Order: sequence, then C-alpha cells, then structure tokens
Amino acid sequence: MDNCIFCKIINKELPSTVYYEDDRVIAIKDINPAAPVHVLIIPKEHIANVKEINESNAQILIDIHKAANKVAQELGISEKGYRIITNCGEAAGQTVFHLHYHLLGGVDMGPKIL
Ligand code: IU
Repeated sequence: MDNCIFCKIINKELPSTVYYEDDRVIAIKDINPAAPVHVLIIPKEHIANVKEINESNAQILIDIHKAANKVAQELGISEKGYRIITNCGEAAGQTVFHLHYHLLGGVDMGPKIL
C-alpha cells in the first residue's frame, strides 16, 4: 500500500534489520526498542490491524506466531519467556496502521498489562 512505512520496509524501499523472512511474514528489529529484545513480526499482506482479521486471512495469525516462536528461539529468549502483543487502534497506542506483533523479551516483565 502506498505511504505505508511497513510496506516500504517489506518491499526493501526502506532499510531494516531482518531476523526472519518468508513469503508471508517478516520479522524486524524495532527502531525504538522497549526491551532488550524487541522485534516486530509483520505480515507481508497489508492488513491495518486485528480488526481486519476474518475467515479468509486468519491463517496469517498462525504464521505470525510461528515466526515469533522461531525468532524467540534464535534470539535466546524462548527458555526464559517473552511477550507478544499487538495494538489495535489509536487508544491502544497503535501508531503504524499495518498489522504487527511486538515480540518483547530479555528482561523480567512481570504480570503487568500496561
Ligand atoms: P505501534 O504498536 O503501532 O505503536 O508500534 C509501532 C512500532 O513500530 C513502534 O515500536 C516503533 O518503534 C516501530 N517502528 C519501527 O521499528 N520502524 C519504523 O520505521 C517506525 C516504527 I515509523
């Protein structure tokens, strides 16, 4: 999609540090990390957020989780634990309207939700 920063990263029009990539998802380093390990797992298809998930595109959620688990393993945070979150809408803090999951780890985060 035109003017979508993540579409530009996916199309390699903008640089990023890529941890994993296949034909459906890409996993990149977050440029403003909130944890020692902060990776964004992004579907290549432009989907604004989880509100747009439906019967025909829901497979991507499995692909995203599989990629997240793989990256967590490779970056050494799988054993201790990690958090996967997605923001849906401005009030939730979504700033980039191309679906992405934050994979966070490398620090004890505790049970807090905010
Ligand atoms: P959010 O859930 O939409 O708020 O998350 C957007 C994330 O994308 C945020 O953590 C940014 O640091 C990150 N990001 C990035 O890694 N590279 C970019 O070019 C842009 C945002 I714009």
